[in-house]
Amino acid sequence: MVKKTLIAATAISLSAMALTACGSDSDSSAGADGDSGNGSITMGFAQVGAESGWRSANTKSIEDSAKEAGIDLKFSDAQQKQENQIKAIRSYIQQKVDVIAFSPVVETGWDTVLQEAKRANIPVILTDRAVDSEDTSLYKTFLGSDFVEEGQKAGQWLVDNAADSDVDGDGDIDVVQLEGTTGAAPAIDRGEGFADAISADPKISVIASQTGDFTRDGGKQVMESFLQSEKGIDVVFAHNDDMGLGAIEAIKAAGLTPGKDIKIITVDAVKDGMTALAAGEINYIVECNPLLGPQLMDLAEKVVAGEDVPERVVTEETTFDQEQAAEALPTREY
Ligand code: GZL
Ligand code: ZN
Repeated sequence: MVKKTLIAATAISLSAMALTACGSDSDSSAGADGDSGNGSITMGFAQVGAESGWRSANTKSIEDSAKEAGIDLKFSDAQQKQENQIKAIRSYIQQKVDVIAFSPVVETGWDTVLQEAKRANIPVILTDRAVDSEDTSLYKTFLGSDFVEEGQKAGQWLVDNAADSDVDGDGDIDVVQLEGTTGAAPAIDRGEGFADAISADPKISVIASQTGDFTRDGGKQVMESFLQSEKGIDVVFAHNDDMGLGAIEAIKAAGLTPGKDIKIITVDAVKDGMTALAAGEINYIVECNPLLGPQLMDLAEKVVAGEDVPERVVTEETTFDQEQAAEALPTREY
């Protein structure tokens, strides 16, 4: 008997260690079995990681809103690895949480674990990024931005400002693109929307495109290689501010002036990006609102109560040029 108990105890502690080893997770609720004990809702949230300023603002919004709503939050950071997110979702299923929410790091590979959640009768809410599952019964709703529209807004600005964007005066507007994480919905869709918008002007073309994985360092390294390999770069389109800020470092290191010698367009509008925009180092930013927490908690309460929720909730967001950034910065929440 003793031997069996010992083995069982070891197995439990090993699986617990495995969970924490695969990503970092925090647990603000009391009950081990997913029940907070005080009748409030327990939510398991599997976050992508902490790769960018946007992600940090998104995490803060989720944590603050859970507290505000009295929802017990179990939170995990997958360090941008899909297998860690899947492990976290499985652990939330085992803990019998009331609702699972997550931002899928990439679009594919979720059907199996979402079917496990469905079999366990735990509703799932997608936030920020989408999945490519055909079976939309696997999640209750998707709360997040329209990334194709964000790419189109970025491309439209370039079409509207083409005359001032042919910096080297060769008659063409040559763009290098810093893509987000390969396979991620915002990377796929922003690229699509941008290509669609710039197709209106044959003088504009993307001469090189590579992923910088949504990180500052990734953007810097890819921009350094573009500055070596490409001649006559007029514009950088970065799928997020952090990669754009990395590109600024590379452009400066090459003795060029960002925002002037090379125009820069980014997406997110987080504080560091808006500061660079107001300083003239970035030319245009399309906002992607990370403050999804309040809407997520509201949707979670409705879903747990069995109420109907819209299949898709699109977040409100705008765009900023250099003057608008200078005006908005003092009161910007993120
Ligand atoms: C977009 C979000 C993206 C941000 C990046 O909703 O998924 O991931 O644009 C972040 O900054 O890394
Ligand atoms: Zn040119």
